[in-house]
Amino acid sequence: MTNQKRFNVAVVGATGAVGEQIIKLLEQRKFPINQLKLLSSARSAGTKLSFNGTEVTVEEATPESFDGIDIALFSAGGDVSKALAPVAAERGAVCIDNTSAFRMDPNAPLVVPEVNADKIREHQGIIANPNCSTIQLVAALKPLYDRYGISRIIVSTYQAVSGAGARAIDEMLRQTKDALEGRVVEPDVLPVSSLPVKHQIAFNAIPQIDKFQDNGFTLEEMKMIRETKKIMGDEDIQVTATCVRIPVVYGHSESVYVEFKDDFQLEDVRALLANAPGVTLVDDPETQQYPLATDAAGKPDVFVGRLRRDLDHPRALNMWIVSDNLLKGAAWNAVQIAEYIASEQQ
Ligand code: L14
Repeated sequence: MTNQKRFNVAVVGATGAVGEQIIKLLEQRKFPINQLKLLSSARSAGTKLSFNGTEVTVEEATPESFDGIDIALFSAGGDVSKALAPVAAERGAVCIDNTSAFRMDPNAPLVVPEVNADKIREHQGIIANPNCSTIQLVAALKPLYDRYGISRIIVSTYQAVSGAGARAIDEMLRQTKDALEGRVVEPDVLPVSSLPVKHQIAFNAIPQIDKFQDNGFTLEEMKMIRETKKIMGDEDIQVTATCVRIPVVYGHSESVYVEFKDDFQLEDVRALLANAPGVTLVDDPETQQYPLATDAAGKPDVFVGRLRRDLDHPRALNMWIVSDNLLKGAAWNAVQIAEYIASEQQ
């Protein structure tokens, strides 16, 4: 591998929760890097981070930062992506964007490699990384879609606070401590929206992630609905979602009801999931084994269990899907896309 091509890589949002995981994965996966540029807002510029044992100083992201960059991974919020990803693409970088800025842009492929890696090469400079809750849903359903066809999905999520960033993790821990020690609990961060109304997350379940839309769904729910159809390449799949924040730090869980077009045997579904790339089947009621957020945290896979045939609908299945929202739900999916791009150019 001495002649392996090496890439100039930029991580935008290097000091954030997802950026940190991206840097770790590039290191662990021995991504073929020539130069690594760590970028952030002016506020975090100057921070020193370590990569492969060497210290790298975080620089403020500007248009010039992207000169000579081959691959840029963005996770610094939608506004930064909107401002800088087109500029970076213009300067020749392939951008892998972790925000919702370009996901529904018809010119941007929306990619989960296990589902639609073939779309990567259609990019025009920007490839969108889907929403965390969507990624784990479609990664688990793809092998079943291919075999049986899917007419309808009803999903309810139980989402970790880390999705809303470090401040939300801190808030959950602080509120828990305050409640246990008899102090007044003061909500400050969640739910994240433009309104000043905040709710307690400790010992609670908040049925709102992102802002409300005119149709009564939240934006997180609409992201799941729209992105699932786009990634599966099937606008006819009926999807409805309810997204709930719970006091878990890492790992989103999902209760999923799926109606197939064709009849299925539960043993076949089990075999398909057991052999699916990136999916781990954990399903043994006798020994009380099923996916748990605490087990999924820190792991790259999507975990699936609680498989059971619906009692009323003859072609429907109920299941439970869990994955680390910062890994497969964000950083790992993005690095997987980067690995595809790198391997195509070897
Ligand atoms: O669309 O607050 O990528 O948990 C992922 C994290 C939206 C918000 C996205 C959260 C974000 C979500």
